Amino acid sequence: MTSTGSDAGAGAAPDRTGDGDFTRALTRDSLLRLARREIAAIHVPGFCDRRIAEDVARKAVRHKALGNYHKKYTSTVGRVHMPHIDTAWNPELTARYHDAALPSIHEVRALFAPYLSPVDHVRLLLQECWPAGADLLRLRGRPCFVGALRVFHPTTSVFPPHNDRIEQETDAPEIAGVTEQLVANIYLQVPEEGGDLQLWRRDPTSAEARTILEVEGLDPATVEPPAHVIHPRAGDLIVFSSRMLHAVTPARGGHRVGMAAFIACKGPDEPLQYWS
Ligand SMILES: O=C(O)CCC(=O)C(=O)O
Ligand SMILES: [Fe+2]
Repeated sequence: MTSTGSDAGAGAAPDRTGDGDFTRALTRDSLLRLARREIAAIHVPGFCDRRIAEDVARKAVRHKALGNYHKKYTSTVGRVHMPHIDTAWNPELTARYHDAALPSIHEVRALFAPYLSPVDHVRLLLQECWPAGADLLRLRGRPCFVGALRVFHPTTSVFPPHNDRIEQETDAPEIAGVTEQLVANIYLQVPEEGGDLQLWRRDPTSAEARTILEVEGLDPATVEPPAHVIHPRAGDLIVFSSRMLHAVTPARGGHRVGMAAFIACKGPDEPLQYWS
């Protein structure tokens, strides 16, 4: 088992740190349960072939489109192609993001050719499993990118406790009615030590939310211990609520490379929408 839990505090529900907090397959039932917050995560070990994953991770680390996130703390993390958060409410950056979206999707797909890219595999499963299907997110009618590769450099890269909400990045009409935001991460390369994913089972308080907006993350010393700490392995898929607090600890001894797709949920009767 790759997941370990630790109790987040007194008064926790009886089995919230047990294996009952995870499911091991991306199915209709597990997605519905995750969207209702009945489980902490869907963790599918070996979702994609490890050798193919590590091969693409090596390409990502020396990719010509590898740049850093633009914000204060997350700028320690590299990413291949522009993610939506870097549009920063700026019309020119927003236009650049949408112009690059489809070519970037095709380029990421080509990195995996002749194999299916794991993010495309996730897209297909979401389309097949969710009651109302799933689509690429469009904002003001323009397609979004999906499939950002994130490169955490050894020792220096960290995601402090934070959450991710699309409403904080855009007021496009398409995001009206979002009730939950998930994130699917596919791990392509993870060093033996560090690079753990920490999950809390709660949204930030309003004071924490303000700090996250200001400085991109919380000082871990100000937050209780996480409910779950997962050391992912290359090839694993983990889906969890990005609206709840989560963090990534520094990787030791090598790069940590993942692929991420956010997923907006408006209830079972509306299609899921995904983007990076
Ligand atoms: O790389 C990870 O394990 C999760 C990173 C993260 O903050 C996210 O996907 O929103
Ligand atoms: Fe995040």
